[in-house]
Amino acid sequence: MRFWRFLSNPRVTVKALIAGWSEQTKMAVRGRHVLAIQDTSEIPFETTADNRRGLGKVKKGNVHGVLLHAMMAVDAGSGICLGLVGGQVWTRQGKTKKPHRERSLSDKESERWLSTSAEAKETLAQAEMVTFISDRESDIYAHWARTPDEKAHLLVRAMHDHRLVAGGTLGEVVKRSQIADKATIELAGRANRRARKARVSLRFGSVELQRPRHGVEQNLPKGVTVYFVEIAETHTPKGVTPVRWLLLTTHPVETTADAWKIVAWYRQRWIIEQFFRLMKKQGLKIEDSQLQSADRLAKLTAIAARAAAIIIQLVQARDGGEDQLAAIAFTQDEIETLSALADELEGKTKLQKNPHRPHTLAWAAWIIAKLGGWTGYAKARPPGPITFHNGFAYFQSLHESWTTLKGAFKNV
Ligand SMILES: [Mn+2]
Repeated sequence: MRFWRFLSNPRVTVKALIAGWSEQTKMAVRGRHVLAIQDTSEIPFETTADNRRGLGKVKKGNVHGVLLHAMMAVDAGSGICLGLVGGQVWTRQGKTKKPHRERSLSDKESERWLSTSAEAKETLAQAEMVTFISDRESDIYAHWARTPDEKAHLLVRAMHDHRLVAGGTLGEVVKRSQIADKATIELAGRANRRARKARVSLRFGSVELQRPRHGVEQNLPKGVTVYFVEIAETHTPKGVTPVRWLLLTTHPVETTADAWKIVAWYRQRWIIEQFFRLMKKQGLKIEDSQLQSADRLAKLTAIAARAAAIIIQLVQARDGGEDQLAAIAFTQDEIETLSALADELEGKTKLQKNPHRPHTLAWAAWIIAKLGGWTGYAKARPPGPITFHNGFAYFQSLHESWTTLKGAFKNV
C-alpha cells in the first residue's frame, strides 16, 4: 500500500528515479577504464482490447508494454558491475507519419544511443577512460561522429556495409584483409543457441567511414576513422549458424593482441542481457505487475532496474569478484542500516558470523542474503539472485522504517 502511494506521488517521476540510478556509480568508476554498456529491452504487460493500461505497442503483433533503455558501467579489467549510468523508460504513443529518413535524429527512438552516451559523460567524469559498447542497432553514423572524444571510445557491432571515403565498402575491405590469427572460443548458451566451442579466424584493420548521402545530418564530418575486428567461424557443425561478428571501434587496433582485447570487451556486453533477464520472467517478474497505468508501470520499471543492478553486484560480491566497498552500491544511510542489522543477523556460533570485513560489498551481500532467507551456513547452497532480490526488498522496507524512526527522534 505504501509502495502504491509512492508510485502515485506526482513528485516521484521516472526522470528522478533514473537520476537516482547513478548516485553511487559516479564514485565507483573513479580512475578505471569503464565499459559503458547500453541496450534496450521491451517489457510486455498483459492488456485487453478494452484496457491497454495506457501502454503503447512493443514487439510485433498486439503486445503492449514499456521500453527500458539502460547503460551499465563495468570495469574493463575485472568485469565487475559498477552500477547503472543512465537511460530511459518510455511507452510508445500513436503512430509516426513521416518516413524514417526525413525525421531528424532527435525524433527517432535511435536517438537514445547518442543522448544516453552524451549524458553519461558527466556521470563517468571520474573514470580514466570510457568505452561505450552496444549492439548493431546503434551503428549510426552520427554516433561515430559525435560520441568519441579524448577519453571516450566507441565499440559497436557493425550493422551496415558502410561506404568508405576511399571508395568501396567496409565489407569489401574486410574480405580482402588477411587472417591474423585463429583460435577456439567458448560460446555461452543463449535462448536461440546452445553453448559450444567455435573455431574462428580473426581479421583486423582500419577504414574511414563515409558520411551517408541521405539523411538530415549533413553538418557532421565527411568521414570518421575506425578500426574493424572480424571474428568468423571457420568450421561450423551442420545445422548451426556460423558465428560472425564484425566489430567497429575507435580504439586503435594495431596488433593481434589489440584485436583480441576488443573482442573480450565486446563480449562483456552479455551482462546487460543478464540484467534484463533478471528483471523479467527469470527474476523480479515485473511483467506480472497489476498496476493499471503506464505512468506507474514506467516508475516500477525504473525502480526494478536499480534493484536488478544491485543484485548483480551482490552476486558478484558473493563470488568474490573483487574487493569492493559497500558504498559502490549503497548510500551512506543504507550502510548505517546494514550495520544496525549486522549484529541482529549473526548467530551464536562462529559458522553463522559474517565472515567479511565490515562495510565491504561482500559483507553487505551476506546481510542481504540472510534477510532473503539464506541460512548463512558455509555448507548451505550460496544465495542466488532471487534470495538477494527478496532480501533487498525486505532491506528497503526496513531501511525506510529505520530512516523514518531516526527522523522522528531528531525532531523531538
Ligand atoms: Mn539491442
